[in-house]
Amino acid sequence: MRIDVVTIFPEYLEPLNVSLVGKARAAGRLDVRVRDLRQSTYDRHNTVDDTPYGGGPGMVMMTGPWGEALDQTLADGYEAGAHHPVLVVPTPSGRPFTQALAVDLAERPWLVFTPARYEGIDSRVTAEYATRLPVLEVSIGDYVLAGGEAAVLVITEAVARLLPGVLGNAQSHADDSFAPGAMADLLEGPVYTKPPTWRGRGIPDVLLSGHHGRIARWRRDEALRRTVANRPDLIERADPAAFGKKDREMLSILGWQPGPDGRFGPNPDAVEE
Ligand code: JF8
Repeated sequence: MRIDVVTIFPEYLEPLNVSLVGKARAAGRLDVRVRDLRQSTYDRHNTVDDTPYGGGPGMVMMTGPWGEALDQTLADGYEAGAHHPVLVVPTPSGRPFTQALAVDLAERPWLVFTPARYEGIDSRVTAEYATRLPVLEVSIGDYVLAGGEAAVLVITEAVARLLPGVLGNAQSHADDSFAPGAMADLLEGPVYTKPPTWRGRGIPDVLLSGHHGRIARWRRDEALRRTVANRPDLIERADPAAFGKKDREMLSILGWQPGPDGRFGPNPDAVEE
């Protein structure tokens, strides 16, 4: 996979040299190119922003530098043999970035990211490139960042770990929290390792019992407990057929019960912990 990033803060992308993404690059699974948007300015001050039409606060990134930089990025990539580029535009008004979108992006041969600053990029830039290639406006969550670079790091890490040969063990994605279909979309429960006692705290006995069936049941119960506590929306959204008899018992203990449509919701009479 090829990834291009066009930014006014190339140094912000340094973490792409480290850890999993850095190893994917070193292993030749990922070719990452970071381009400084200011290389595509022609005035003395390397200006990339101007005041918004219609007035209002802040500044807007200008068409000129983005057009030059993206034309050059696409030309360089095609020249190097890359094909089927997708433009990924981080913006708080984009579609939510999910594990399903990470899986989709991991199947693409070439991603071009345009992390912006200020109030974002003049809309004519995405309108123009949308006539030439798929453009995905993406948001990594409902909070406000100062720019799109952190979103590029997030998306790139989520995608890179899905590339064949990067994680090593294919089983390790199958039961991730949020892996589509896995664990019926519950959060993962707590995990433990050596030593067996730390500051007077032990390990749940069941994990030392060697009873694989009981261990699997305990893990499932803990996953249900955590999901009810932290992401009750996932329980409400779940297909009730994903919950077996033991799951229903646990959900009942946690104060959840099936409604008229079979989907689970909180029991209004339950006493919250
Ligand atoms: C930005 C450019 C974002 N989830 C998110 N919150 N905020 C952003 C974001 C992205 C780009 C710019 N400010 C200026 C904020 C994403 N993705």
